Amino acid sequence: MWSGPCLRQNSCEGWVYEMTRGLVDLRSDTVTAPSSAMRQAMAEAEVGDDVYGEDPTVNRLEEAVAARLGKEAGLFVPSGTMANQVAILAHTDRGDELFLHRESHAYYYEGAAATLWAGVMVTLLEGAEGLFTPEELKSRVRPQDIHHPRPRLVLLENTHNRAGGAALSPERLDPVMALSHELDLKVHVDGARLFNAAVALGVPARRLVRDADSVSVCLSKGLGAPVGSVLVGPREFIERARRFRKWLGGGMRQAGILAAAGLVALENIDRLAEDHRRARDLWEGLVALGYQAWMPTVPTNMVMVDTVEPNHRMVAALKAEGVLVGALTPSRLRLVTHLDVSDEDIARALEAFETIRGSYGG
Ligand code: TLP
Repeated sequence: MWSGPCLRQNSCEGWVYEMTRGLVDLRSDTVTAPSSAMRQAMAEAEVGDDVYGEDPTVNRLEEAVAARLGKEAGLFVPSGTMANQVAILAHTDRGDELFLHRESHAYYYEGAAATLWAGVMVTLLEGAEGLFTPEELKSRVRPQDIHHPRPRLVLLENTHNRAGGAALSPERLDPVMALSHELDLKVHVDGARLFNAAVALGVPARRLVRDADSVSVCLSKGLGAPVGSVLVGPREFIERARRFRKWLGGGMRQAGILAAAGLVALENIDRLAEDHRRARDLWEGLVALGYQAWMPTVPTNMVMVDTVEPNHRMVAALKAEGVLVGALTPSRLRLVTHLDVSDEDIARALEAFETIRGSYGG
């Protein structure tokens, strides 16, 4: 139990609990607090029962995201994880084969969900920046035979989280998607941070997913909504996905309260460029201090710093200096910029890294 004021106002006029008061929170772009405008839109949202398809605000959000990504229909779900899992369920049958990168979120961070819910066999592929080449994919797809699982679905991730927020361009994506379709495989894009990729590459998001059969985007990462993702694709696919959302317990009732925040979050797409600029400032500052940045550039809103193993003491030392960071591996930190990180916060983070330099090996 805390004492004293339990809330603080953050840089985007939202409120967060005292727990992270005064700290620069670079653990993830999931930590943002909804702004006052967002909270007001939530309070005033027109609602209905979305399980009956009667929530006008949810319907508006689903249509807006589908239109923006050039797909027929959308489905609002509570999380990025559920969006991926519902997509996998709707594209596959038990015993089918799912191809994905070994560092992808759907493999690395979603438990064994695809195996558990959809009963698919997961085949892991390798490749630079979280993307395998068409050759690598082709070499792993076996001919139809009763000995083999039925090859069915390819899952791509853009931006790629564990690849340092890499933004994958159409030049790299198109050949993989084209080959997938040639091999009669469906393509799902985990676009939790698709808009970061679009802004960084200067390419419309709909172009990045032009050839994808389905796409999920998160509203609760860099866009600042408290909850929610939208899965988009052909209408028939979305209707199938709707059944699986219910199956997983994701059929929400007056969900317009949450969707209203999502609609406001869509207004934050262009400002993602600011997060990318701050991530570059942070990276340049760290390199100037002698830290080992893992990647030669910072493509979007993530900075990866290589450290001496194990780095948990470094994480604790930074926390003591008022800066929260994530450990991607025992020898790599992940720092993520977002709506609630200001230029002053970047300066403070760099001061903290300077203070602890030497003690924990940059
Ligand atoms: N990623 C989170 C953690 O789970 C690692 C983060 O802090 O980055 N796809 C991608 C590419 C993601 O990065 C995430 C969240 C998800 C899906 C899942 O989204 P949620 O957390 O809404 O289930």
